[in-house]
Amino acid sequence: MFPDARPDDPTVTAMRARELGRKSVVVGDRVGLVGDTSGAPGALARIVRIAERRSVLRRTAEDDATTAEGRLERVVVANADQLVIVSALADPPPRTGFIDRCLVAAYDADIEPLLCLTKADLAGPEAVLGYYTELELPYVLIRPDSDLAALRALLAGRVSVMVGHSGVGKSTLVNRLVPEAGRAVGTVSAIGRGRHTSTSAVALRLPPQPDADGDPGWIIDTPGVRSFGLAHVSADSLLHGFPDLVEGTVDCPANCQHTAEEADCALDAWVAAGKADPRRLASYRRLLASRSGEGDPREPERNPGDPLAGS
Ligand SMILES: Nc1nc2c(ncn2[C@@H]2O[C@H](COP(=O)(O)OP(=O)(O)O)[C@@H](O)[C@H]2O)c(=O)[nH]1
Ligand SMILES: [Mg+2]
Repeated sequence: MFPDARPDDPTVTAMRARELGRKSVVVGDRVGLVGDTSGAPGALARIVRIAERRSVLRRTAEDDATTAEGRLERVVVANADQLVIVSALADPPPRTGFIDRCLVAAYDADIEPLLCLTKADLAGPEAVLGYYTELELPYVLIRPDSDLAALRALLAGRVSVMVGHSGVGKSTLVNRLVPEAGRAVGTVSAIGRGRHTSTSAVALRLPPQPDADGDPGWIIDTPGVRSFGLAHVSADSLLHGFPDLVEGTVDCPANCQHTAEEADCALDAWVAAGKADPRRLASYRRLLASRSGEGDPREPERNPGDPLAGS
């Protein structure tokens, strides 16, 4: 399923071979196959090898943080190049805490972020973009009637993973990008919220465009992925999601944890001097706190200042 795959390559059905042991195969994995790889009806190949992963995105089962198993982080997608963070500008309102968490996951996994702001017909992007002015964060605006050429250009030649809250318009967008995908579009349902929601990700090949040469790329939809686990990410790595704050830590004492409790953390002075937006520091500290199990587990992704915050 990769850029070197040609559009007319067959789709092969394969099962895990026993010699893989407990290793799981995830969407995006490059695998070694044996057996019938013809793609003919009824043909079944076996996956005997998983290639080393260039990048790995993990999710946390946040809906069950009380058990060890629930806190397990699972790899959901391997070898992605780009993380498309889908956020509606209204209905539901954007949550910069969620976007920040995705940015940390992207930088940690060495995947490039792309902010995809949907429902631009309902609200303007100024507030969200204002929050990210210090970052060179690429973004696209999507309206129901908007031309998708800019987005297609950013997806071309790469494997992109799409993530976003329920109702932000992911399925609508995937259906516009890949009309034959037939992803279910709807409002939030009980099924979409349960613990037993399917978390399987699906890779879709983008169709070739008449006016563009080369590989149009792949998009991976992650319907059940509500967020990314950051428990494995150190405080310093977490900071990479906040490049506007990095320079501010130069004057921190050794081993500074950058929390609000650190009396000598230099980030407070950095923000006070106007070098970064105080909301960004607050968001970074909320992520730090959420990793250690502090903070409000019900609203870990809503920052003060977001529309409807606190309501
Ligand atoms: N106004 C407006 N509504 C949209 C847009 N994109 C999607 N929607 C609507 O938002 C709702 C949720 O869309 P859906 O694609 O199912 O979201 P998903 O849960 O992220 O897959 C549906 O009623 C869509 O018709 C948009 O750009 N503008
Ligand atoms: Mg959907």
